[in-house]
Amino acid sequence: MAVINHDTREVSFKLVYCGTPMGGKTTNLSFIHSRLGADHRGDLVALAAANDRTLFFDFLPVHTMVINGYHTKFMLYTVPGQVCYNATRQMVLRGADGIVFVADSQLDRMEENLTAWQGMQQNLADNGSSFADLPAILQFNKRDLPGPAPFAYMEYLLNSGPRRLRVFEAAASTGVNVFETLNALAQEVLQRFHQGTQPAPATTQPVPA
Ligand SMILES: Nc1nc2c(ncn2[C@@H]2O[C@H](COP(=O)(O)OP(=O)(O)OP(=O)(O)O)[C@@H](O)[C@H]2O)c(=O)[nH]1
Ligand SMILES: [Mg+2]
Repeated sequence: MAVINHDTREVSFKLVYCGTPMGGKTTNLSFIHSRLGADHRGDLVALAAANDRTLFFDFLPVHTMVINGYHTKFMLYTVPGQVCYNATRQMVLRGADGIVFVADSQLDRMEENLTAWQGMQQNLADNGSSFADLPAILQFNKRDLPGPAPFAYMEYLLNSGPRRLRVFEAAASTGVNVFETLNALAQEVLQRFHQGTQPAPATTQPVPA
């Protein structure tokens, strides 16, 4: 849920990267962190085990321009992908304003993609929120690896319901479509916010053009 501070003239939004275990959620945040100047972001907090698996969550605050006198901040989180951390995922998802679902394009990861996709929707439902109502973007990641699953097949698995999401084919480890994914979600979130009644900054993007 957007947090508005009229005293400091600041609006902040929570964006959560969910998805398949080892699909590249943390890699998205690391790339964003590496490419934004320190004046546009805070520190990346990555709570990981020695093997780099996310234990609790990653967190990266991204600041955008001041428009209409309001600072806009996007608080980026990742959930841990490992199946055993379901309760943590549900907690991190609480209050999300938007979601990126990072799917793994390797053919042998389709079952994990589907399990994570259904798990995310269940987590949201258990939080009393609904996926259908949340701005969301699909990212088919690891397209750089040989023999990725056909785009149409992944669409059939993950994006053939009544709600068709925008999809980006990405290679997060080299940054392909990482900012495009983030900007698309930020735009959806801001549009949704504008439809509400609260005063808001005009549409902006995390990456200054
Ligand atoms: N080739 C390739 N490797 C990637 C890509 N994105 C991530 N990886 C690699 O995949 C592995 C897992 O990436 P992470 O970003 O840690 O995945 P995660 O989704 O955060 O994993 P969990 O938090 O454990 O669920 C790492 O070795 C990354 O370097 C990609 O686009 N292409
Ligand atoms: Mg991670």
